Amino acid sequence: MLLLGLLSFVAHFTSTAATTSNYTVAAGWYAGYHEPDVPLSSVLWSKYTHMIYAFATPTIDPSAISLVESDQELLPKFVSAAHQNNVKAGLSIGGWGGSQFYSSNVASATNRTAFVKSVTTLIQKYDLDLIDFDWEFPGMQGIGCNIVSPSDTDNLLLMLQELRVSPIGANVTISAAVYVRPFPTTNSSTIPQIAATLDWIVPMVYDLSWNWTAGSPLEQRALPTSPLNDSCFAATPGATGDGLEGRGSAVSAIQEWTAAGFPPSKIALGVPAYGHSFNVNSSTAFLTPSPGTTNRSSQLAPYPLYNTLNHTIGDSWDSTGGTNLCGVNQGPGGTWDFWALVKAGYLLANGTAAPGVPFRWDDCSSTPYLYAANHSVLVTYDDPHSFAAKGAFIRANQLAGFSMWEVGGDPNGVLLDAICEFFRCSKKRFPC
Ligand SMILES: *[C@@H]1O[C@H](CO)[C@@H](O)[C@H](O)[C@H]1NC(C)=O
Ligand SMILES: *[C@@H]1O[C@H](CO)[C@@H](O)[C@H](O)[C@H]1NC(C)=O
Ligand SMILES: *[C@@H]1O[C@H](CO)[C@@H](O)[C@H](O)[C@H]1NC(C)=O
Ligand SMILES: *[C@@H]1O[C@H](CO)[C@@H](O)[C@H](O)[C@H]1NC(C)=O
Ligand SMILES: *[C@@H]1O[C@H](CO)[C@@H](O)[C@H](O)[C@H]1NC(C)=O
Ligand SMILES: *[C@@H]1O[C@H](CO)[C@@H](O)[C@H](O)[C@H]1NC(C)=O
Ligand SMILES: *[C@@H]1O[C@H](CO)[C@@H](O)[C@H](O)[C@H]1NC(C)=O
Ligand SMILES: *[C@@H]1O[C@H](CO)[C@@H](O)[C@H](O)[C@H]1NC(C)=O
Ligand SMILES: *[C@@H]1O[C@H](CO)[C@@H](O)[C@H](O)[C@H]1NC(C)=O
Ligand SMILES: *[C@@H]1O[C@H](CO)[C@@H](O)[C@H](O)[C@H]1NC(C)=O
Ligand SMILES: CC(=O)N[C@H]1CO[C@H](CO)[C@@H](O)[C@@H]1O
Repeated sequence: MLLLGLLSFVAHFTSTAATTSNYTVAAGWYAGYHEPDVPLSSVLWSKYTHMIYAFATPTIDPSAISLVESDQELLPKFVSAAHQNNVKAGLSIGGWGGSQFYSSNVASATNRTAFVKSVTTLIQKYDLDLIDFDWEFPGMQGIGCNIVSPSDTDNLLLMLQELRVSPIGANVTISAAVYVRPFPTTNSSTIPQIAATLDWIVPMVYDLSWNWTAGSPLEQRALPTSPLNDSCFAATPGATGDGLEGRGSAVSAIQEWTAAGFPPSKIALGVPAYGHSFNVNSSTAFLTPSPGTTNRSSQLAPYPLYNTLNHTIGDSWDSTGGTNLCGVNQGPGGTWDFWALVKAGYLLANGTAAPGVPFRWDDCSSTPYLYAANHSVLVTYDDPHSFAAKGAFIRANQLAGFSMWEVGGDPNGVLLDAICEFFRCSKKRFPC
């Protein structure tokens, strides 16, 4: 059903744009705050079409988008490094911790005009080719203390339209990082109109293992961070009734966003160079009580239970917890970047599980799990196989391409090469 629907959609588009069958977007977000570990000189520029600097932050004042928490010195260097490498340079505005004031910044005509002016000033000042709106989320709470209004989606449209009619806004690429579900709206014409203003959206198909009702119930299932598909969770033995269905996946995101009015050619898949970890004891982690057989693919249980209040500590880039910007005390994130899984010895450099590390490939989500037995931690992550599966999916559905969070997570391009495998033919359009 889904595939047929998408194919007919695609047929419609390819008839008007017969040559756009390869990636046009091989993008990544460069987290400015990781520059000490990821110097600009280490970035694999040639594998990208667009590189997006994260983050600039809307403040309470719509005329003052801030770069204070990012590195104002680094951004110009980032832009010139991108341009020297023939890569389009972008700036992302917002993010998980930077979406507090988006709503009020676009809530009135006066504020929208001030906000648009602030955006165009950044474009000119830093010679940007792309602006990425990463509002998490319009019409829906994110971190917990964002201003949220039922008019957010409508106001976002008005802001984008105003930006597009300005000579500067008309001249740049405009993208938006979005949730796996379409923007909430009661007017079915709003999202198609937003699509007309944007070059593409990036559904962030990651962090989907988080259950925001942590602690209630205490034990929940460890889920894939970035499932390609989730409609098969329902058929997982023992998982029925655990709320596994409907979390979201690449399949559901593309289905829902295209149904809402975004053509596949304006969707780039958001892919993670990291995974999430869960505290899972060994009696729960394994299907059989005695691990250590050679049948490694069958050792680990699917979606084992974990204690949602016992947070795991992630890698050295993970937040160690503390009081967040909403004043709420929270534990560590439990995030493991791809490089860190290699460094800790759980994965080999090519992304294969290290000898002796229990590993499971989950057919439903097309992603792997591994078990760090020495820490009683299960990690759901992405590897070259899951990236290749995502690349095949992007191609089959004729999406625009992908955008990876974050560039520094995959310093040697192991994941990138896997997702690019499917798009090698057109060097000009797609440089991987
Ligand atoms: C517009 O921005 C100002 C801050 O400059 C803010 O006080 C006001 O609430 C905003 N307007 C709306 C409708 O949110
Ligand atoms: C549009 O972009 C091009 C290339 O980045 C630049 O040369 C030109 O000055 C821009 N035009 C305006 C009106 O900003
Ligand atoms: C939906 O949006 C369109 C275009 O902005 C507008 O003309 C129409 O009146 C809206 N419909 C409703 C029910 O608000
Ligand atoms: C997703 O899972 C459903 C149910 O198992 C299946 O019918 C569908 O073909 C899958 N889609 C992809 C792209 O794997
Ligand atoms: C969180 O887990 C509970 C119980 O497993 C489930 O009922 C609920 O739907 C989950 N919430 C989300 C957002 O997945
Ligand atoms: C919490 O998880 C750690 C592993 O991450 C484990 O060693 C510890 O026993 C767990 N504590 C409780 C109370 O479950
Ligand atoms: C591994 O175990 C699974 C489940 O017990 C079984 O279906 C599969 O055939 C086994 N594979 C091998 C190579 O023994
Ligand atoms: C292992 O974890 C499961 C699920 O959280 C829990 O029910 C069980 O009591 C734990 N067993 C031990 C020995 O800690
Ligand atoms: C944990 O296990 C991994 C994989 O076997 C190993 O490479 C690593 O050295 C171990 N770490 C510690 C702290 O024991
Ligand atoms: C990954 O590297 C290991 C060790 O060099 C090698 O044995 C294995 O075949 C490689 N796997 C893949 C898929 O290339
Ligand atoms: C890998 C891939 O999809 N390559 C395609 C790129 O576009 C050309 C021209 O449309 C196709 O012939 C290739 O198959």
